[in-house]
Amino acid sequence: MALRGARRYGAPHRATPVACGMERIDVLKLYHLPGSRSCRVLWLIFELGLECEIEKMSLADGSLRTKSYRELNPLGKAPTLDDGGVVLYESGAIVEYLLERYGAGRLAPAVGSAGRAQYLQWLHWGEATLLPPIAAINGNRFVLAESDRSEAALDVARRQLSRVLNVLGGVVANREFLVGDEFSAADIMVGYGVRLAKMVGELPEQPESIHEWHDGLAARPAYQRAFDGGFGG
Ligand SMILES: N[C@@H](CCC(=O)N[C@@H](CS)C(=O)NCC(=O)O)C(=O)O
Repeated sequence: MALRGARRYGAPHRATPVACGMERIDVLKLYHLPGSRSCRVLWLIFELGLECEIEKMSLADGSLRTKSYRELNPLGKAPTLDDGGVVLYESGAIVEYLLERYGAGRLAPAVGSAGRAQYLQWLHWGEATLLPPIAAINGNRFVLAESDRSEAALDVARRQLSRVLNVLGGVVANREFLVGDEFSAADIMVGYGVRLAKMVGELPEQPESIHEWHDGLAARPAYQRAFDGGFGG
């Protein structure tokens, strides 16, 4: 796809030899829909200090619906990552891929280490357990056609979200991070969902521990850049 409108950030993450014998810097390209799950990827990229081209997508201008974008991402959703022809379009998988390829051991407990199992659980929990009730709430409040919205479905989703948040609140009580004593990509995956719930006015005041934990994440420069750094987060 053309790089029209793309912006480049950060330091080169790798150099790949090409046929002429010179070195070529391949740059990650993120198709980014501001405020969406692609903020997870951007947040991680900023935490890791990777260079990245950002192609800003929009719900309004049809850029998610073009034929060329659908060739990368058949459902026309965000995020999509293109790493020199390796194309991925599931935010959690992109996070795992980037850590595996460029993380150099950062932001995830090592395979086989004490925190690894909990890390994997929370990494996936962010999309598989926290996002569905938030998405159902958003669907029944704003996204679905009015004729498809349902107050009953909205109530069910709000009750589900409350149960899920109570579990999270217990886990982050008096803790800075979800897993062990260090910030990890699990905080990114779950933190995005908590931010989303807050942004749409669906994050209850209790448990307070969630607000405290999320405030700590929101103080990170990479979080602020991903959500507020000119991307309309
Ligand atoms: N499970 C996918 C969900 C992707 C997804 O639903 N993205 C939303 C934004 S958060 C989207 O592109 N919505 C636009 C649309 O459906 O038209 C992931 O985590 O990447």
